Amino acid sequence: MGIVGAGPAGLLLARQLHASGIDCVVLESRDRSYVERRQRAGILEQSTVDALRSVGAADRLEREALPHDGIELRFSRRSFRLDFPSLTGGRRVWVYAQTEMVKDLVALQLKEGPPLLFEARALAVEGANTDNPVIRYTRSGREHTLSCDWVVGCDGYHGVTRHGLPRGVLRTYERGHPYAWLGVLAEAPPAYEELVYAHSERGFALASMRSPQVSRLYLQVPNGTDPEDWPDDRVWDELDARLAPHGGWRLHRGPITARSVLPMRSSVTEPMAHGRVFLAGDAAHIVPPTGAKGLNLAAADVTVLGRAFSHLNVTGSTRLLDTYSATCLRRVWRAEHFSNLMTSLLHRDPDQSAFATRLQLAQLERLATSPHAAAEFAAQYTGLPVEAE
Ligand code: RFL
Ligand code: PHB
Repeated sequence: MGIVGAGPAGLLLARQLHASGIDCVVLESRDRSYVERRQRAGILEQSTVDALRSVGAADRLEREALPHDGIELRFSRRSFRLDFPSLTGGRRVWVYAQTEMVKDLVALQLKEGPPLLFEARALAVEGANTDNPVIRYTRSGREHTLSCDWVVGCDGYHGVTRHGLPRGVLRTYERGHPYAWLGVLAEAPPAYEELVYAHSERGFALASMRSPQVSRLYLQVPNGTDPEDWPDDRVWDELDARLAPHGGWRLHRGPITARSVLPMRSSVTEPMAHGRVFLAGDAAHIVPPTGAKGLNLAAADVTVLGRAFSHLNVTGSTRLLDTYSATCLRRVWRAEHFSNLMTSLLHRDPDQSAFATRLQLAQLERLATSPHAAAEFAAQYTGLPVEAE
């Protein structure tokens, strides 16, 4: 098996295949330190934690991850908390940075195998309709060919695997968003115990964390914003203005150690497989980060795929591989729906009408006062078990 990409999807799949006794090679275009430092997701659903446990990659997570039993939503002059365990029959989420999950998986992979090649850039995946698809890749300035029984493209939104599939086979459904996020990492203890999502007249803000000493914070900004236009004081002032518009409560400030602007996109490619080539994670779908779903969807895809390959290995049947795409797409579209809903509920369009704002506030009010509305939101935020499919 050839896996293109050593992000969360490719690394987790490699561990799952290894546990099932299936040989694979992982090709990653970047070097190890780049892959381990890329600042991204921070919230793991129960099923993602379970997937990491099942491949023995959760030792550090058990010690260091912060379990969260709720989130806070702020709007107008109100603030309310959604309590996940009581709303969902016991579910919760964990704060554990994607960087840490990737470090844990890379360390295991390099220790136990199968091979993980850094600085190996796939140029193309060819022969999806044949019994032996090939990955053409470059490493150390030379071109190589890896002949496989199966190829899985875990190479993210800008990867090459998807583009190698025959024309007309795939359809991509896509939508942009008229704003972006400025994300910062700060050496400052969070002034809050749980994540705070804020709807404000100045735009959306999110206060998250990486550890009891490190805050992760986001601000809605216009598309095309230059992060250099946001010096530390401006970031802190704007966060305070959006998260605590009536004063009283203030964030703890500290040095900002990283800042970047993240464009937002929603995209789904169907089907997620063709012939002997499969797509998983961001290679097949992107969600806006508001619902914290991207990494969890990637983990769910490869859990379904890992089981399907294990089934093939044990029984010789491709039955679960044949249904991989349809199984995953049900979850993917639910997550797209929730991520878009949460995004449009909390952000401010550049030309938003007063009417649209009133609709947002009515929906937030409903979440704050209706146990049914809150339970549906909490069920989607905490995620459904992969077994449900
Ligand atoms: P990745 O992580 O993009 O990994 C793809 C890997 O493929 C490599 N690659 C290639 N390798 C070889 N040859 C080629 N030609 C290649 N082309 C690419 C790349 O170098 C890379 O290593 O995709 P994967 O594994 O599918 O994982 C997806 C997640 O990374 C992504 O969905 C999440 O980060 C999204 N996301 C969040 N998801 C959550 O579940 N919870 C969150 O709280 C959350 N917060 C976020 C996020 C994404 C964010 N950004 C940066 C958009 C917060 C942010 C700010
Ligand atoms: C994060 O901590 O990076 C994070 C948390 C929640 C989100 C998005 C990102 O909805």
